Amino acid sequence: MAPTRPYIPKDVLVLYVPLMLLECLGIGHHVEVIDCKSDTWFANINPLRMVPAIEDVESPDGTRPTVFESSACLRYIAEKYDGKGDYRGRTGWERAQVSSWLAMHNAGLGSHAKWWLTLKRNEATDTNAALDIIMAAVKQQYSILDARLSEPNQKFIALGDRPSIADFATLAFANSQVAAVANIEFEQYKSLKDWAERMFALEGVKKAYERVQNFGVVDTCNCSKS
Ligand SMILES: N[C@@H](CCC(=O)N[C@@H](CS)C(=O)NCC(=O)O)C(=O)O
Repeated sequence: MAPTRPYIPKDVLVLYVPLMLLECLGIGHHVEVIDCKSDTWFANINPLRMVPAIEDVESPDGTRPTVFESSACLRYIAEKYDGKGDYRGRTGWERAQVSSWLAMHNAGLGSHAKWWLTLKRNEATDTNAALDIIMAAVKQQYSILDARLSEPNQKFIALGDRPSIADFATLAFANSQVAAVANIEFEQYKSLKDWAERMFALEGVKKAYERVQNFGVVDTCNCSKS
């Protein structure tokens, strides 16, 4: 049982797993084995307390990058340590291929296989039992996002002071309309709700949502017609 963080060396890349890429690149690292249930301190590295995650060496400014989710770990290691682009793509075309297939893994096999295992492990033998388990996971995600957005100076999800592509991706499934369809009271996630309102108030987001209403009818944007 380790509710507090054990000693972990500061001068070496700490790994809470993507070994294959590190081995292929020959990058020195330290492996820390995590007990996802009892190592509560690990929530500071990955709010879902799952492996893999990595912690890089301290930067000269004193910050220590942490990364969670396997694809984010792979991308981080590749961007920092694969200078020639052998594994992340050497050209724009190659990087687009790698990015697309990695995203497809996240949204597809990585997610579907994980859900199949979760439902099987929890013996969800009918649709309602399965829906309840998935609903609990959506609520857990909303809670994690809400806690993140309740931190001081954290107005947006990934970067504190401005929206990033992580915010654009998340907004599609974290807003009051989607929550209402799932019968989730979005109001109980106050910081998340405030964030969604901040996002919808952005000019670019407003324009995009307006345009989407007209897709298939008439595209009212003339920005590409100059
Ligand atoms: N989407 C995550 C999935 C990670 C995942 O499922 N990790 C498993 C081990 S392979 C885990 O930490 N399970 C512990 C738990 O569910 O408590 C990723 O790609 O990193």
